Amino acid sequence: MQPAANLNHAAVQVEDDRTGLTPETLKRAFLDNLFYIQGKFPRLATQHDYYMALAYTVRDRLLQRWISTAAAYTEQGSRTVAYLSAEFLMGPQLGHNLVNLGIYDIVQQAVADLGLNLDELMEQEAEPGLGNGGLGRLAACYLDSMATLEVPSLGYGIRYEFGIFRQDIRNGQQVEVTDKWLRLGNPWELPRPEWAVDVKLGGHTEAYTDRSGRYRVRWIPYQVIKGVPYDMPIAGYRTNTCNTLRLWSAQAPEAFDFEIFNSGDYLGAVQDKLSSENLSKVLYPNDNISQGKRLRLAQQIFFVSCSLQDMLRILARQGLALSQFSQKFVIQLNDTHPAVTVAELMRLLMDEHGLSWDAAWDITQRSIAYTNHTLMPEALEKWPVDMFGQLLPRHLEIIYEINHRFLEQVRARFPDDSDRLRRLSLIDESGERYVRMAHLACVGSFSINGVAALHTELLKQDVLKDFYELYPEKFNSKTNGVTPRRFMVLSNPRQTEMLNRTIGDTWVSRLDELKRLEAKAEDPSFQHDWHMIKQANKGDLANYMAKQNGLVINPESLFDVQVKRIHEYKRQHLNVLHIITLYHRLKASPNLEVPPRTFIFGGKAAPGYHVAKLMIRLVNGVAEVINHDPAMRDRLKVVFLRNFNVRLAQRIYPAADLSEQISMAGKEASGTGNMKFALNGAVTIGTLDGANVEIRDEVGAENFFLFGLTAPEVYALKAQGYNPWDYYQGDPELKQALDSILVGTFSRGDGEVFKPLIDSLLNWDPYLLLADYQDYVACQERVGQAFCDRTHWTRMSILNVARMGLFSSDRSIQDYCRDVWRTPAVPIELTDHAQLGE
Ligand code: OAK
Repeated sequence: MQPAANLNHAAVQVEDDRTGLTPETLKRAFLDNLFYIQGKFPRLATQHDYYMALAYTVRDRLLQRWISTAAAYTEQGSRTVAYLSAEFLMGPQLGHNLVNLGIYDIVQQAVADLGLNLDELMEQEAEPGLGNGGLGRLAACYLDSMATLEVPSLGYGIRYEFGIFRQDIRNGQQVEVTDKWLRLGNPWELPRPEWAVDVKLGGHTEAYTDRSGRYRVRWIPYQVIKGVPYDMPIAGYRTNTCNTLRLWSAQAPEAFDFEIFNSGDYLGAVQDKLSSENLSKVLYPNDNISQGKRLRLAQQIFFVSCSLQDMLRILARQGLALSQFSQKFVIQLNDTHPAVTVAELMRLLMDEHGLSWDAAWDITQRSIAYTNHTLMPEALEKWPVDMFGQLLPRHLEIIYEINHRFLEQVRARFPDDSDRLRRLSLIDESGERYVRMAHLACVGSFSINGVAALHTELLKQDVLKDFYELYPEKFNSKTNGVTPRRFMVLSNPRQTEMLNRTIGDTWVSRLDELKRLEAKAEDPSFQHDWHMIKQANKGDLANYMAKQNGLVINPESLFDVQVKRIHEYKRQHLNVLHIITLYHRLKASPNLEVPPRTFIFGGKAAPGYHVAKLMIRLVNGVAEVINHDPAMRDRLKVVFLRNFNVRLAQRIYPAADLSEQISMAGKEASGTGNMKFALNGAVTIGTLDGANVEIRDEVGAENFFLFGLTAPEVYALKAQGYNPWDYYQGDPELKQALDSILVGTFSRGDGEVFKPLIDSLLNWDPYLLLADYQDYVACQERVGQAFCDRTHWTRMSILNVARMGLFSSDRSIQDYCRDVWRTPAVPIELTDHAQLGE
């Protein structure tokens, strides 16, 4: 590749090259990093080298804040949120850090001066896809908001060597490719080997009496694994705060290797090292499904134990007593993946630090809060007691003791209610015995929350009903939010510029201020500009689809988008039934007046989830037929965008007209894609599920396309005996749609391919697609009509943005701080790092 000419002449100098923000300093620093970190000069440098040089230049500018923040927290012993999550779906870091540091434009200019293109450099970054979907992305948004709100926080998780797989599509089907995101190095992390800790696994326990005659337990593990922390900086938006995401990587401990080396079993030692490192090798690619694998449980105890030991180290370092643990830290459990925290904290406090049961329990219960993220029964984690005991013998003993004391309390409150005892027990004894992780989390926490109003109500009435009756005071609702920095400022610069021009730029950290747009909703010239921005964004996505899918897409068509994990409960196949219906209608009546539509799908299916994979195949099968039918040209197009990830999400949301949020009511805990779409001016078609309910309340029923059964109606229909066959027989269009799939219209004549999918719909239909079909199709007709009235549609789009302020993750975090964490903000003053040693 030809080097950019102007790079050859730049001189390398050292001055304030690590902190300075003038274009000249940035350019010098960039070249310095290219030479001294990448070890390249422009003629040899690849685009990736330039990306790395720029990333280090930006990281240097974060470090001053990072060090000042750490120093302030240490000095002040600040109360800190420890956010424990098996997933952090961070997405690319370069652009986001540029936005939060407020240096996007200046850096863009600096690299342009050097003959480079910032967009192209950002494309070089391998995104850290350390999550599956909603839960992992929420954790990432929350880190951004905690830093922005100056809330001391540490994210704790796993540094998976392979994140979520890359999705390829071959012959219309999903193919998984491993995600080697660390292959070319990760400039956004600092290893901290000096803070490595050991984690024990397996083996057995022994009771003994200590010198003061107390009963104690010692755990003799079978295996010890070393956890090495890697720190990522988390910069707040235009604050000096830079918090930390600390991810643990598994290694074999040297001391352990030595013993085996000495015994001469070299290959055995290497084998052990490999098996230790397996622990942080790969993210389990399931969303809302628990597989119950031993390695997954090992991952959970691994990162939980590392994180708790790290907190205890920090506590000691700050000269605080164990009894002050819950003043220093509040631990938020992101679903039950880290729920073993309850037993591990007890073990550390008792077995390693000599505390009594009562003292340890008091600290544990005061320190832990639990967020539930799902109503799906198959996602509720439970571990076979045998497996649990083999891997964590000491934890199982502790859990038995917690359970014993807990059930005593229940017995005292509800005498003679053995059913209730059975339902509440931490151990499921209805067949094979299991440890119920949600129960452990509920008993060990002072706070239990759902992630949207409806979700929390359903937890109270159904999934966690017995716990609600026991501990009503623990329950609270925290509606999810998303960060406007990534999902508006970074991803939608055109809309951002227009908002800034109209209402100033303070909305970015006070999203309520979007309200001021309402005054503009009727203004024809504002509407015109708004429409042009959406068109430009759609043009960009059309170009991307042309490149990726080889399709010519009309940017004037209605972009009807459903991007999210592929799951039956999310009902992508209901969307497909509507497309097929529209296709049949257009074939039968070519003069039918409907606006041209482009149906856009994206999302990954869990590799072992066959029906979800069939759903992808169905979308692609329908796409193949419709996109090749000359009669459909300029009328319908269907696109499946491969490998939906954070980077692709950022391209899609700004270009959407219609956001599909069509899960069966009572199944989607919240949804957060729904928020990202609406904040980018898409109008929602959706059921009364998850946060859709609150979104509709905010944007107004007239600016939201509602259809479908409500959660109570869903329960009633199921209770009365739902028969999908009745709907199939009773609706000719539905019958025609399903029949056409069954006879192979969308599988090149092969009637077998989609049989399992259709059989399941006709005989069982657990997510009531057939019951909601008619209302959905009717609602889509109203969407089509509304889209034809551009003024009306644009007004809806503007009002959606104007009224979405509630769904900033800043608001969610403020709610957690006020009701759960009680963590005051700690503003950071930048310190000269040379002085910090004193
Ligand atoms: C994944 C694995 C186990 C349990 C839950 C999940 C998960 O991703 N849940 C999702 O969490 C999001 C954030 O709270 C919600 O918006 C989604 O509705 C929910 O499915």
